[in-house]
Amino acid sequence: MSLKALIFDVDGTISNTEKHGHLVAFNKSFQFSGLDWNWSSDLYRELLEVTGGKLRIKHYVENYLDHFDVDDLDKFALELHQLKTNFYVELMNEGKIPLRTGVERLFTEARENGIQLAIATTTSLVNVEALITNTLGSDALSWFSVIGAGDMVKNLKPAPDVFEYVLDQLKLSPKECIVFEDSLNGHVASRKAGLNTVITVNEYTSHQKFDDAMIVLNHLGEAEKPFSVIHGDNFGYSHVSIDFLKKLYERFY
Ligand code: XBP
Ligand code: MG
Repeated sequence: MSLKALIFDVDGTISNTEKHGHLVAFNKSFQFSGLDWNWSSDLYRELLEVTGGKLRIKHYVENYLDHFDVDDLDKFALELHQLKTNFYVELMNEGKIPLRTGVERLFTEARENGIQLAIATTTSLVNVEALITNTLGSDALSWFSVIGAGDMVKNLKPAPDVFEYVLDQLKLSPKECIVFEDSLNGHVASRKAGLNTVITVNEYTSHQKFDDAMIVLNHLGEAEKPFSVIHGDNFGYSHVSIDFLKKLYERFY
């Protein structure tokens, strides 16, 4: 067996969209709806333990508010979340949210080396499309053999569903892929699907433990901007290249 595909999480992994996209969009939707809620960055770190925006809103109402009366919480969360999605897409269309260090380079290297790219995310397809087309151009969606999104599967991460969906569509076994994740929920989901992960943490996930990851880094790095290793062996490499991933692959499979 050999390395055939790289499967990327989106939020927090290919871009810092949690902080600069989703959190901003949640707060805009609250304000627009006349709610006096304003999630801080610290609160959002806690709320991120619940994946999926609708479930996160419900979790907030049920666990953080003393008095909030609503007849149908599911309907309320669904409508508020739709508004949040509209604000999120609007933000992406402004084109101010960049990809994380090394992401575009690694996408390009993978394509040059005949290694497939795929996406496995909790957010919805419309949000992924908005991020990818606004950062990489209108034809960049075609770089990905499969895009698995939260609105296509039953159970969200940390359940393995989205990774199983992507593997199924790729027609590959877990041993032919490497996953890129930023969070424990994502890592657990990929491990349950039999996949190995490279973790690039961010300010919302740097406190989490990823003991059985292939390697844990602060970002993917560039030749002129090396990564820092948090856990694992970097074999002397300064950035995540296809050569480096092949070395990691040999070590783990
Ligand atoms: C991402 C999520 C999503 C986003 C918000 O997790 O949990 O809920 O926070 O997007 P991961 P939506 O990066 O592990 O896939 O509001 O569209 O759910
Ligand atoms: Mg993530």
